[in-house]
Amino acid sequence: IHGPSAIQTRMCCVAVQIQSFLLALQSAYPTKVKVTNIGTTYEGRNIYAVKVSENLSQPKAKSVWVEAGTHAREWIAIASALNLIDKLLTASRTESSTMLRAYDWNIVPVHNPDGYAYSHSNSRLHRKNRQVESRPCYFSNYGIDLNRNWDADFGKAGTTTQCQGDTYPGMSAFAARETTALRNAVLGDMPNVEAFFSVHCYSELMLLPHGFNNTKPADYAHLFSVAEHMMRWLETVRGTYYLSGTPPEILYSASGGAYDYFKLQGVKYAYTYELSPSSSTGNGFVLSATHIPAVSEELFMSLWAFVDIVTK
Ligand code: ING
Ligand code: ZN
Repeated sequence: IHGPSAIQTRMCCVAVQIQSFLLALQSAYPTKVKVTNIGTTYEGRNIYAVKVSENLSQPKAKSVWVEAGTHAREWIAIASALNLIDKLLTASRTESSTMLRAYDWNIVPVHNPDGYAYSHSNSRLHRKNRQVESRPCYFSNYGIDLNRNWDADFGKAGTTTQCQGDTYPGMSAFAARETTALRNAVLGDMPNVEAFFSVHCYSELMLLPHGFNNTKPADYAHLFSVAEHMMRWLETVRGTYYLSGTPPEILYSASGGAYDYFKLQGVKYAYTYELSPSSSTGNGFVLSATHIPAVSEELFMSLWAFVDIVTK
């Protein structure tokens, strides 16, 4: 009834469905929800940031940014970010009120809409965007790995120079439209930005800076204790245990990541989630939709716990 016509919804795709969901929320909560187009992708799709505020006309001094869907195949991250928006708007939950009293929330649920569409239409396990650079790539798996394209030790650990590789970082930092758009949006909100979270899957990890090498920020012990508090609350949902640490310690080193970039830019709290399932699950990117409610609640409860600990 609302949003784009049925024909458009049927003909097109998940991008249109998500777009109409976000615009419907904005119409339903005009004093709390503002949907902004922060940039356009190579294939011409909009990249949306959704601001959820207690009252848009009275901005908070501090904000939190949550990015999901930078990797096309990580569908549970996108579903959980969309559910986060919905949960923040559930006024009956005391957690939501606490979160909105403390911060304005900026959520980018589909950072890579071209890749996400391609993951639905052509190749379920596609990871990168679908951008062709000045140097063309004669392989079907072309595109830039957005979580290697940030200016954080760009082009070093965990990357490949082959354009068809899944961790190809692009010809230069911010060569991708999507990273440029998100960088401009978040930096434009500085110095208010208290925290930046990237949401990925899978392995049940909470990744702390830095990912590009074994150096740690000066406040690492504090960041770690905040993560431990968050993960204790995540665990209360259904007993899921997340390991916290840096990528070199508990996963693999990788340069050019979004959270490392924002930590280097002075955002105090910068983390990357690896949501469920656990690393022992084969092909954990493809999981039944029945998991969406629990995983979404885990993301939500841990973000509530973030607010709980840092505002104490
Ligand atoms: N994982 C992240 C990746 O981009 C990561 C993990 C992020 C490692 C940032 C180091 C730095 O590879 C997934 N699932 O993409
Ligand atoms: Zn990822």
